[in-house]
Amino acid sequence: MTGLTTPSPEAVHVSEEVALAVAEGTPVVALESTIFTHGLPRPRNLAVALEAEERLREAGVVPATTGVYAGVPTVGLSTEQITELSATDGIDKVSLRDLPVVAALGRHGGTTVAATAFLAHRAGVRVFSTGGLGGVHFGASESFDESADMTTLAATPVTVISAGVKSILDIRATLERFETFNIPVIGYRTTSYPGFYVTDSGHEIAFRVDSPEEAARVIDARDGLGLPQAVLIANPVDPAKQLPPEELDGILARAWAEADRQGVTGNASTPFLLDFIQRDTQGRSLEVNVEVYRGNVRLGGEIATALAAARKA
Ligand code: PSU
Ligand code: MN
Repeated sequence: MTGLTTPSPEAVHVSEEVALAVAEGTPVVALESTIFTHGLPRPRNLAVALEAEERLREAGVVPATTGVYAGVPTVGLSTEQITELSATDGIDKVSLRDLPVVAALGRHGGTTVAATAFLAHRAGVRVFSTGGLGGVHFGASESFDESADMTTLAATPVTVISAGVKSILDIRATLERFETFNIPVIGYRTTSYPGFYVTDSGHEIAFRVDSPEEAARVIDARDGLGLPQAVLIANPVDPAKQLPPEELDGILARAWAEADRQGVTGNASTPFLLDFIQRDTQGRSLEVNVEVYRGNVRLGGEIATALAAARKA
C-alpha cells in the first residue's frame, strides 16, 4: 500500500444541473474561470462569462463553469457565484498544485486550464472550451517556466478547444512538448496551428478534423484505447477578426521588455503580459480575445453534441 486514500466524492461540488446532464448523456461543456477572474477587465469579464453560458444553453448544451468558491472546487458555478467571483479582488489563480491549498483554506479561486480540466474530468464532463492554453514560456530552458497545463493535459482525458497556446509563449517549443507528452493536437479545418490573437502561428501541425462528428470520433478512439491524454482541438480565430499579424511581433516585444523591466515571473507572467497587450493595443486584443473565446465555446458545444449523439447511437 502506498498510504494514498481513495478520493472523496464530496471534495468536488458538481451542480445538480451538471450532474444530471452527465448522468443522462446531455451535452455538457466545461468553462474555466481564470478568464474572468484574471483575464478580462471588469465589467466585460462578467458579461463574457454569462454570454458563454447563455449561448451554450441556446444550443441545448449545459454549461459547467468551473472554479473554487469559498474553498469548494465547483463544476457548475451558479450565476450568483460567477457574478461574485468576477467582481472580487485578490482572488487566487488556481492551478492544480494550488487546488488542495485553496480548498483547505476556504479561499476563492479562478481555475486555470489545468485545474479546470482536472475538475471537469472528475465530474465526468468530457469537453472543455477555453481561450488559449498555457505552454512553454520563452527562456524556459533557463527559467523552467512551463505551464502545468501541459503536464496536466498529458494525464487528463478530456477534450480542450482552444485557439492554440497564448501568443506570448514559445509556440515551437510548446508543440514539441505536446509531442513529448503524447498529447494530440488537431486543427479544426486547418493544419496551420493558430496563434491565439492571429489565425496562423506559422507552425504546421499534422492533423485536422473538418466536423464536430470527426472530432467526436477521435475522442471516442482515444477513450477506446484507454489513453490518458487530453485531445486538443485548435480552432483559429476568423481571419477578419484577428490582430493584424504584422503588428504582433512588435506588440509581443514590448510586452516581454516591460515584464523584464518589472521583474514579473512565475504565474503572474501570463496575466501581466495579456494585460499589457490589452493596453498596448488600446483594447483591440481584448476584442480578439472575446471573439476567440466565443468561437471555442460554440465549437465545444458542437463537439459535445456530436459526442452525445454518438453515445446514443
Ligand atoms: N487568461 C488570462 N490570464 C491567465 C490565464 C488565462 O487572461 O492567467 C490562465 C489560463 O487559465 C491558463 C494559464 O491555463 O493562464 C496558464 O498560466 P501559467 O503559464 O501560469 O500556467
Ligand atoms: Mn508558469
